[in-house]
Amino acid sequence: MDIQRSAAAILANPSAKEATLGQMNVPWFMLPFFPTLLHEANLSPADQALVESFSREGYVVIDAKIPDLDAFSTRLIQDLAPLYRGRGRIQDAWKENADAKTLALLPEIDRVLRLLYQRDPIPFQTLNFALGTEQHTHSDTVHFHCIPHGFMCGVWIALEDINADAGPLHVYPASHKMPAWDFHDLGLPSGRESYQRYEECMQAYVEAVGFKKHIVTMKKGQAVIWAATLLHGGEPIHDRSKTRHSQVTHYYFSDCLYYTPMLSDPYIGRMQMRTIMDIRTGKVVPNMYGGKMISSIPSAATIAPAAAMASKSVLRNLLRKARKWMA
Ligand SMILES: O=C(O)CCC(=O)C(=O)O
Ligand SMILES: [Fe+2]
Repeated sequence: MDIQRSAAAILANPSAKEATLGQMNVPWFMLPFFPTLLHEANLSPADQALVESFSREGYVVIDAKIPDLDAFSTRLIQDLAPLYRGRGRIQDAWKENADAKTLALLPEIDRVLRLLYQRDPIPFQTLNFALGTEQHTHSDTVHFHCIPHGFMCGVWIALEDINADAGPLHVYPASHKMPAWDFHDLGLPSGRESYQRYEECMQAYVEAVGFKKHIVTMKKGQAVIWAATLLHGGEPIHDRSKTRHSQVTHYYFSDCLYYTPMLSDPYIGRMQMRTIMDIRTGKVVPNMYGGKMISSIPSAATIAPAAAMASKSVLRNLLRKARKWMA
């Protein structure tokens, strides 16, 4: 599985005759060479079907293999109840609740993410919900993205059976193959104030392309894994008496530069970099680019005053020379 001899692998290092999939700067399931790579990988029929389905649809539903599922989910739901304090979500419950952390570190999820991405998966944020979010269609790439692109995914675990009237998740299968729209592509200024307009644009976009929405009803203990660029959201809640207990863990992968596209303007050098914490270790993950650690990126905002200062001193020198010449 390690060594790939196809043309795709050689792209990872032009002088090499062979390379590992982990060296590629594009997730293998997004490459046009994917069928060859998959053939060479010699996976079990079940794993092969899983990666193929993820490549085709941009999401998969799997059994998260939670030990002692019924007792586990009942306890987690009960223990989190006082932490909502009237809010719709709890961010990073894993810091106070060992079961939320267990869900972020599930061995089966880790195994499947390694298979899908061929890199070390880094759980870096958890969100717990007691009710449906009714969140508009979006891709997580406006919130979390990275360079190289695409090494991010969401894993959404059902803590109870979730049917159509509880505001389940929806996805647009195959939408992950389309561009990762950032605010600049849509003509929107970066910043949170553009987010509502972004959502309207995504709605218009799915309608224009004709993507078919799939509503993901789930059984307790199942997980849906979605690719960074997959469009998804929360359905309307038709029955307000229904809960929709779930936990999402967002994952990045190793050796990337992590940033927040919504607050960035990369084309003019403004990158809102993220300092992410690996839930497994509690340690900050270094931002990496081309194998080197990057602590900050000079932003246009910091370059501009330096340039202005330079031009002021040039001007001062010119004035001094002019005065001398006139004297
Ligand atoms: O739970 C939902 O309805 C949506 C959650 C979501 O989009 C996310 O966590 O990225
Ligand atoms: Fe999302």
